[in-house]
Amino acid sequence: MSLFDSARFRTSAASIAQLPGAGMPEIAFAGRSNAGKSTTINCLTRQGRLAFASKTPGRTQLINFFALSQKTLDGKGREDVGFLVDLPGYGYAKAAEQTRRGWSDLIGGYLAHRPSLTGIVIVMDARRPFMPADEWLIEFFSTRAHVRQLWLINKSDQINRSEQAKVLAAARSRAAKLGDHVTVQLFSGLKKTGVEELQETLLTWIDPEGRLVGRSPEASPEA
Ligand SMILES: Nc1nc2c(ncn2[C@@H]2O[C@H](COP(=O)(O)OP(=O)(O)O)[C@@H](O)[C@H]2O)c(=O)[nH]1
Ligand SMILES: [Mg+2]
Repeated sequence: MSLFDSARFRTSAASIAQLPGAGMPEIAFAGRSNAGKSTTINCLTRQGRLAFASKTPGRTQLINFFALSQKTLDGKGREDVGFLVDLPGYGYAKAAEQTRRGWSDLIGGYLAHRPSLTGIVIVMDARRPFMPADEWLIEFFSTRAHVRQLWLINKSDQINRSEQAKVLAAARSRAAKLGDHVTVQLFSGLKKTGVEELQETLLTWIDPEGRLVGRSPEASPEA
């Protein structure tokens, strides 16, 4: 059982004013529409439908918050320890232009000013990673090294092993030039490969000192 199993839908925000209080570490999932953000959150939390809140157009500009929690030390209640944040995808067409203009006030404002933003997972399709909108995001955070980045190369099931090795090596060498705060991995939401690696990385973001280890969501303190 991992901390991420405890994820529960908490709230949606359609404006900066609706964002929940910023007291806990947050991990945001960003990427182009259809890159697999929601599927990734579902795999990470081992909950098949958690992030498929809605596919209805018009609800796509919502930021969705999923709370992570664990038992309190006395074992009697639960306390929130972080948020997973599903961001609206950047669109297919003219994404770069849109993003340069600020993507949107909501998402741009969230990413630029959220004090509790600990890290961002940039979900990309292995067949066409590092599209202009992804690059914009990477560039945006290159001067904000306190926000960690994970470049998640998703849909790795769609390319063969040698292509996987190639795309991973290229991404790793780019990441290494940026610094320790950027990591890269292959992932497949379809085949559920890379889930443990993802959990391990994100746990170090939420819990850098390992204080939550041993207090897994179901464990009682005495156990
Ligand atoms: N082949 C393959 N398809 C995937 C993978 N992850 C997601 N998909 C599919 O890609 C589509 C978009 O996924 P979704 O999670 O809704 O993307 P989002 O728009 O970024 O939230 C869906 O049809 C998923 O089933 C993957 O790892 N491999
Ligand atoms: Mg989605």
